Amino acid sequence: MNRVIQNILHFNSIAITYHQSPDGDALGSALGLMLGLRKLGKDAYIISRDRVPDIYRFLPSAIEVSEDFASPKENTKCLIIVDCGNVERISGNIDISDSRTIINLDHHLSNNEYGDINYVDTSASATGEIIYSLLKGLNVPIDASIAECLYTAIITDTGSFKYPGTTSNTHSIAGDLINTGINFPLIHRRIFENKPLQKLKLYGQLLDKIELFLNDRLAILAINKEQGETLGDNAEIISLQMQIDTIEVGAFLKQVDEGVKVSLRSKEKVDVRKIAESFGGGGHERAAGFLLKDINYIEKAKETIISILEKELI
Ligand SMILES: [Mn+2]
Repeated sequence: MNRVIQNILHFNSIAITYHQSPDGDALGSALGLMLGLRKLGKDAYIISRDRVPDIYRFLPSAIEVSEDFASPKENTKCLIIVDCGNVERISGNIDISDSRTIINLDHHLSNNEYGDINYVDTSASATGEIIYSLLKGLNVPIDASIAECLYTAIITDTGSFKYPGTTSNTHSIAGDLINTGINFPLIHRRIFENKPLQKLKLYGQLLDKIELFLNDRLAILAINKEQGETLGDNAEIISLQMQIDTIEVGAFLKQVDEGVKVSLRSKEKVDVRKIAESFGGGGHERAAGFLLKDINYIEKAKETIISILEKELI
């Protein structure tokens, strides 16, 4: 952390980016860091090939993020990548072999330390926690705008403090953030109770396709490419699937051009990160993902998932 701090103090112009399809942790961490660095007089800004999803547009300065601004400025010699475990997933246009100093701040176990400086704390429930500690280390006063960003980061990645990665430190940081006067019930509503009726109806249609296997211990929801495009972010439908009483593992399968994308969640026993890693993916013990390359037939993908989990669940 000290090296991160020394480097940030050294550079004046700093570009920040995150993983593709940024979620609340990626955006909240990046925007919170950007606002904090500006308090130190830095020229800090975000580069992104992705647009900000509608539900995160309320975040302070989110309006500055544009997919038309995806590359660092010529005079920027320091890049900070938050919440992103590998180079292939970086949203900004970055050449990691150029002479710029790359700082990688993350909490994914599968982070492959591609930066010049890597700060990966897998005990952090969200990258937002790491940004909080970093800003504290930089003596940046955390105001309500920064707090809104970091609070959003934390509640996104902890499912509002309920996932097992949540620690007493998570709660203590959230307490500090609330003390800045943020309207946290409103943040929860904006993120979790902010859907058009059509979206809920689509969830209904898709949930109807869930199938149970392996003595009802495995749920699989498989959707085709078109349904995947209509759905967009899949985090919520996955968490709905996990509400089924009998299951230990939930698998969400989505057809894409390159094959079938698999998201796995488990409740308490199965280490889904191990499974994901054996297919070249990654994530956490209870939530991980990977791509089944060259499998375009969704039934075939289902069979593969069932046969992998057979050993774990029976
Ligand atoms: Mn995260």
